[in-house]
Amino acid sequence: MSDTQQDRRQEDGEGRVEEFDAVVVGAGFAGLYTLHKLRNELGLSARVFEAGSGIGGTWYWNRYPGARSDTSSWIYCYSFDEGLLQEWQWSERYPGQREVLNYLEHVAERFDLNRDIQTGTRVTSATFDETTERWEVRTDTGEVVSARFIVAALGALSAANLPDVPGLENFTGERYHTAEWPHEGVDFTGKRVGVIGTGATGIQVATEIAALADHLTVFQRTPNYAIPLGNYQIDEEFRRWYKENYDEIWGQVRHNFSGHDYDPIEKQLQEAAPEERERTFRERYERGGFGLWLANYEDILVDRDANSVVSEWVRERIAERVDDPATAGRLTPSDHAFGTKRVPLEDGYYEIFNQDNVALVDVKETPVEEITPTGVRTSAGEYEFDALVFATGFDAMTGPYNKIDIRGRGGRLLRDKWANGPRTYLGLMSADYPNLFTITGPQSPSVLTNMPVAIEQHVEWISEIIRHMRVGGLGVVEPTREAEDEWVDHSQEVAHSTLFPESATWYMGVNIPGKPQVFLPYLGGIGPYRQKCDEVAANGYEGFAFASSEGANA
Ligand code: N01
Repeated sequence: MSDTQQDRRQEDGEGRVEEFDAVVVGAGFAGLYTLHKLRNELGLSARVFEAGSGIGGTWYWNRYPGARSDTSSWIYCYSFDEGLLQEWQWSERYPGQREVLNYLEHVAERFDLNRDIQTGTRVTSATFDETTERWEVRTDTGEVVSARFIVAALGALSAANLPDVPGLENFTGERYHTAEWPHEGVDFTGKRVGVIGTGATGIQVATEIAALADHLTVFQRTPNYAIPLGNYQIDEEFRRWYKENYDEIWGQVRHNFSGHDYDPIEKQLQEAAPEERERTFRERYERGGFGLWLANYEDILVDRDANSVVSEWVRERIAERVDDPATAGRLTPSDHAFGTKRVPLEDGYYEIFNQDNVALVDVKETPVEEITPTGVRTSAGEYEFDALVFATGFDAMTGPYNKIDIRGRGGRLLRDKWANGPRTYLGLMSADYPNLFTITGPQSPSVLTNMPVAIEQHVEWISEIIRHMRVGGLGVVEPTREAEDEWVDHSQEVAHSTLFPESATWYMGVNIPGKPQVFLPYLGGIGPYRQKCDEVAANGYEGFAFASSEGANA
């Protein structure tokens, strides 16, 4: 233990550091379920630290107008409790931010979770003490606690990315990042607004603001292949249907590739006649959702020729929906293959560019030079705004880990170990960071799946290994270096057998200057990945090394 740590404790006047079996970092979907499993089922003492002033994670922070899940509500939820599944009533196919947050607040109350969640507290460091084999966790509120296990439930998309544009601090109007949205909301009525970024978030927020603002300018760096959302209200009959069929529904999404209620067509695109392809694409496009992406011909994400057919088909739809051909051209992607960048779902996005009060600026054509006190200056001139909205995304997957000083064996920082890209075994643990679990961490299916499905799989696997350790009197677990190296290589091999790594995306870390460009999530599919994790456990947790410890049950 370092002198500074000793000093801090004395300053706190605690005399003794509070001890927990587990500290959970984050109170979103992952942290809430972890607390339930570890405390309510395994009987561990646990403390959850949450930076927000309330629970909900993604759904606490992302309150921007138009924020909505793009996964069907009846599977964008937990499946572990039949009573919860049956009692909760979703109102729409795609639930809005408030509805998802209401759901998570309901879960927290139902399972009596709030009493062990400390909100308004950001974990700043976690240090593994090799003598006590415990983690010392520190927070921005000055707390120091000790835990045998740490579960990082940080969220894959929780470190907001605000680009370093010259003059950013000089802007005198209102400035927002979509992932740090004011709780009281923002009224854009009659204002001149600039939205920077056209990913899934930018597309949602621009569509809403276009209806209110006096004028909206959308700054686009890369056009996307956005496809219709197809939202609708859920009626009683449909609600009854999914509640009666939950066994089958969860059976599908837990074991298929994507964790969504879509499966690819077991056919290569070239095997289908042009009329059949047209029917397939059109039907999925009109129904809305991810069907065109995840329930399409099985080779569209691995075969360039197959992909070019569907990419071109989506480009034609954009051209049909935007009146001005020059604007349509700017909105049409040509630099990447459909589906290799996260496909945004939209509800009238392309049509906003047919309104007189909306303009599109392509910042590759006319780069942003600086933010001025009154607006944005590009190489083509200055645009004046009352409000600027940054929908510029996240330092995905590794960013949330890099924000915490995580020191494992030998005092080595995790961010240093991961300097050339994350190194994990199964995306669950990293060698030399014993008893630290990373829920939906890098090199796990995570963001390439339906998140609640991936989260439940991880939380359940983690609680089983902890149960195994307690039964066996084992205090410490970590992956072997060999298992980790193999997984890192395997994860990259799988990604590089597809078209995904060829596109400049946040999956590859390209959006953050200086970030190593390696494919971050695991592309093997949630079903096969689940099977692999289960086999590892059944084979005595192969690839993991355990050590007994005197304090194993502490
Ligand atoms: O972030 P993004 P997001 N100058 O990184 C642009 C999930 N999600 O918040 O593409 C100008 O996708 C950047 O340009 P480029 C979903 O998984 C889910 O939209 O890098 N522009 C891009 O257009 C999603 O994928 C839902 O060239 C700059 C945009 O900002 C993930 O979150 C809803 C720039 C950022 O897009 C992230 O989506 C919303 C700069 N300096 C999001 N820097 C659901 O519905 C960045 N950009 C559940």
